Amino acid sequence: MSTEITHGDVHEEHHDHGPDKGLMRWVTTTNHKDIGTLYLWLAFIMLLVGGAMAMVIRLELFQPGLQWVEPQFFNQMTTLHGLIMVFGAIMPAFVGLANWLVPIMIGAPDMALPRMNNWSFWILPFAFTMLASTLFMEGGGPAFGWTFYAPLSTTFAPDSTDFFIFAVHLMGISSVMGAINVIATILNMRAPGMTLMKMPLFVWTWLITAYLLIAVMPVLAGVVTMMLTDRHFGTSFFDAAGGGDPVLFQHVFWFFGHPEVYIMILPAFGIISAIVPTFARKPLFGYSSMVYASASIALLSFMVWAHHMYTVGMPVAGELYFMYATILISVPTGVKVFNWVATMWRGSMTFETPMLWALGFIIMFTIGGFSGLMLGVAPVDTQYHDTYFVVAHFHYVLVTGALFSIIAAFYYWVPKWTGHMYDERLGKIHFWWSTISVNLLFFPQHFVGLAGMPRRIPDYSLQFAEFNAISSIGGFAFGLAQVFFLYIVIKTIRGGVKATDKVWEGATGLEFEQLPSPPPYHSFTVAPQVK
Ligand code: CU1
Repeated sequence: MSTEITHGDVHEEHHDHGPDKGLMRWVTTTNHKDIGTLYLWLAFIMLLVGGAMAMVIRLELFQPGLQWVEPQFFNQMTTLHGLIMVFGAIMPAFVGLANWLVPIMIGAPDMALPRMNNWSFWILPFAFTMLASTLFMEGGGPAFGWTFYAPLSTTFAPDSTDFFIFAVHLMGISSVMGAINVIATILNMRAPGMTLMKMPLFVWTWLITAYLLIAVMPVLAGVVTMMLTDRHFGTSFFDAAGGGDPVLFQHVFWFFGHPEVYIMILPAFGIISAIVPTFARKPLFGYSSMVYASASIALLSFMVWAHHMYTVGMPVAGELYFMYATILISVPTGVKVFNWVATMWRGSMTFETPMLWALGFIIMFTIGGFSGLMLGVAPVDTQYHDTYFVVAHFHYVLVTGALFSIIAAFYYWVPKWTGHMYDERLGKIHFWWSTISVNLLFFPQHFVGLAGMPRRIPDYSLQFAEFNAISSIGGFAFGLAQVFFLYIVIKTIRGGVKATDKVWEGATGLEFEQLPSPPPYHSFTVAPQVK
């Protein structure tokens, strides 16, 4: 027995107590939909801020030679671009989607810990303001890359690094509280009949992601605290002169960092597993194998961290272990891609905007997966290490992977959030504009990387000029496409065609009865709301 979610204006729908209106309503809200909206807006603003920094990087790299910015400022841009996109854009966007969708998908009235939910969000604007303010401090902001390797981030770092450390602590606290909330909600607040193996995959992938967050955010907190005590309290964890080892930093950082990349992709797998069945009009192929594949990926993600460190001088046995463990991850990942393709096989497919973004995800995330496989091979990574090939790889995974899934989720669920349909024509323009430009942006970076162009350097050899010019043109076009997206978002919120109860049946222009397959189980059909 199931019912449809009622949708409509969130302002009328929420049941908060108290007289709060206007701004105070958003500051004091404990409503999961309000908090989801806050997270999504923060993520979008951070996407534009981090994107502006990427534009500075692409502007400087448009031509060889130093043209626009000082090398030190260039390094601050690469550092803050990475930190803001990872911690400010992708992660908060997924938390926002969890807030909006998890309670609805499992039939819960709200998140389990609504006041903590409010606090989880409101820490973040302060954390990012502090992080961005380091740019204006004496000595400049952090310029040591988003991975902030010691001793560059300890012995040789500016004073503003202490504010960077504090900001990272705040983000970590926010993430851990958000993860506790997701786990408490999913394990305690499912409607009767919503067993674990009936949960939509977005709920499953977020449950697993939440455990990853709780496991690794304290490791991140640990590594920045070790930096702090090295900087101010006389320890020498990362200082060889005091008996420490800078390579220890890399081990601790990547023990956090590798699971972190799965934190940024598992919820995406959940989104794609919701969208593909809807537009293929078939149930998801291999539901339980999807659950087990997600859990395997999460487990393996703790055992592969040193594939980021093949060039530090590990024993060959260590390199071999990390290489084979890394390659093993492509098995459960392959299961997922296989299942999405099998879901579409002989489906009655249509290609509305959310499906276009989901298909873009499957194809281009797989490109990022293959280049990741190449990087996982120890003897050849020695050649690719710290080149633009790595930059190309993780941007395919994080932009055409994580970001594309978030945009797909927006187009898929925004009718339920606002009661309005987005403009289908504009959505399709947004997709093709983004897809063409993002490939102009990142595909040539494979070539310059293989030819030896190093990352994080504001200048380069003349031989890389053409591919860098193409990459920059793609970058400016992709940046502009996301400003266009902002216009689509605002237009959708402010009006547009009223969404029907069964959005994606109406939008296809087909009567559902004419379709060859039963409606997808894991889409909008949810357990009854607890009143
Ligand atoms: Cu990794």
